Amino acid sequence: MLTIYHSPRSRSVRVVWLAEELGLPYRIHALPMFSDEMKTPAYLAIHPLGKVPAIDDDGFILWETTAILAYLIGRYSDGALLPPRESRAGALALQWMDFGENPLTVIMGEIAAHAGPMPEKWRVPALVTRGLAVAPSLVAVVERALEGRDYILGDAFSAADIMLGFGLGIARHLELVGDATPRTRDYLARLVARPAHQRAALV
Ligand SMILES: N[C@@H](CCC(=O)N[C@@H](CS)C(=O)NCC(=O)O)C(=O)O
Repeated sequence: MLTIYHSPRSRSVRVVWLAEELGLPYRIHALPMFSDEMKTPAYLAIHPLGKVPAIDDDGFILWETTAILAYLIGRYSDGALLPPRESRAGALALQWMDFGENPLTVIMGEIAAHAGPMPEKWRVPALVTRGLAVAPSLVAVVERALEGRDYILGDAFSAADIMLGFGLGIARHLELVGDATPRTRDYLARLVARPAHQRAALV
């Protein structure tokens, strides 16, 4: 059985979303964000940084979202959601998955967390200033790439869209996605309307 170490509205939503897309059975081990529960020796033995997501797949432990998505697709998908790694399409998928985490989600997440829900003792206001300076250019990269396509790799939804969708969701919350970025706005609407995403958002 697959266990997903998860905190609602965090990066681990991507793993739940993928499991829902694949119809994979899973159980959730919930960890409150910014809690001591994430830093216990027991959890640090699962994720050495005490973060989410991580998975335990019948005793196989894995962390880092991109690695988890690639592993689950390689093991449990019939070829859907990620082109073969050795193909050019596979290379582009990896490019967008990496971009979807760092810089996109790192920058958007830093702005959102350090300006808001993070405990005050950990906040670094300079990260908000730096993030706001570069964030619009990150959305602009996606806006340009979406010209003439419904999904980032073309016509088909993929794990790269899951990686981007999470970071763009934060960007929309920060009002960096909207009428001035119509392709990205409509793309994000398409992603979050997926039934698998809607189910994951409730977990
Ligand atoms: N690059 C990592 C980032 C993991 C990460 O930063 N997770 C956040 C949740 S959005 C976390 O667990 N933060 C809690 C903490 O840093 O204590 C990944 O994609 O898995």
